[in-house]
Amino acid sequence: MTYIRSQFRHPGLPKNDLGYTTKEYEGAISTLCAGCGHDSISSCIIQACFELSLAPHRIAKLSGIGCSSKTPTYFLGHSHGFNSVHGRMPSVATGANLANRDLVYLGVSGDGDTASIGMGQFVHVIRRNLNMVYIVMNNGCYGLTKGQDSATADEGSKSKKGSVNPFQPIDLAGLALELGASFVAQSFSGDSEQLVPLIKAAIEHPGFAFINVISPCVTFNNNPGSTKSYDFVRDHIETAAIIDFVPAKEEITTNYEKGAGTNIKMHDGSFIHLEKLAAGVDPYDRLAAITALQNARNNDEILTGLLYIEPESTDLHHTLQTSERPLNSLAQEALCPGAAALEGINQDCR
Ligand SMILES: Cc1ncc(C[n+]2csc(CCOP(=O)(O)OP(=O)(O)O)c2C)c(N)n1
Ligand code: SF4
Repeated sequence: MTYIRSQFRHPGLPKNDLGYTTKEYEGAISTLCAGCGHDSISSCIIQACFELSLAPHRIAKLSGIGCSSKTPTYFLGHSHGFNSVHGRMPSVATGANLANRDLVYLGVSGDGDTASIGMGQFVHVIRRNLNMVYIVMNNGCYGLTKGQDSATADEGSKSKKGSVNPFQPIDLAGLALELGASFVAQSFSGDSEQLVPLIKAAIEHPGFAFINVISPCVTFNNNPGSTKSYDFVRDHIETAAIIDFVPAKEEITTNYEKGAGTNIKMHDGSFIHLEKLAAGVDPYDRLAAITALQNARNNDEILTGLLYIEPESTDLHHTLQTSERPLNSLAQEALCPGAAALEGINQDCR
């Protein structure tokens, strides 16, 4: 089927600080099924990058394989992109990031791509605190290969064909917390009001920022009995806190100063404003976040919002003391220490 999208946009569309409208952040027209949650997440990514006034050429979008991993084609059409192999996005992101720390790294993946074939890469990229945003578009199934249960499908969840999943799910947010991720959030593709500020905060976070987004697959996993369907998620969602992200250059409104919420200051002076809703969720307390997730699971609830943040997070470049400048901007003398230095290193190893 051929789709034609009008190039016309209303001349009065809002512009950001760079003078761009959201059009400059869009990609090709989506070929995903109409109603797929992944398309809603793409829209939130577009909106977040527009609102942050990011220059599109300063963003690198990366993915693995799956319907979710196809989405970078549908957003940020003027940015760098790398559609890698199934489950291998983290290693490509690590290589690119180490070569050039000046870009914003935005990885998208599926629950199959992350929780099965990509599990080894996922846990190590968390451990290294690579400065990137990692979004899992979690539909509990392998959408691209016709809807088989994935490792995040809940025990007892029913497939479209009526089979019941007998296995415990892997809780990706819980796993990320356990492994020491410095930013962990959970959201729902149908809640752009929550997801857009979460993505903005994740982009500004200096370290690994993980967002697990429940994103229903309308074709294979939206049936009664599925715990990743639109109806189920809407009925079982529990919001940890209402969140807003305020960039450093914007003034803190009096409302926020007086309000009962918490302001989390980030390294660059921007802040996240939280109006707490769920008891026991303290975004500075990793253990409380793990407990809150576990409690929500016991109560058949899906806890969304910012679950944990480490405001003093330092990323992999800091740990490894790497070059401040992108490798492609270094001259030969800086890149190659010369024969004498090499000989010295060799001598040390003898
Ligand atoms: C090495 C390898 N193994 C298996 C596949 C087949 N395959 C393609 S996508 C996919 C799973 C996709 O599921 P998920 O990551 O959850 O994405 P979704 O399509 O649900 O968004 C699989 C198993 C592949 N492409 N490459
Ligand atoms: S098969 Fe499922 S995940 Fe893939 S595009 Fe269709 S609705 Fe989305």
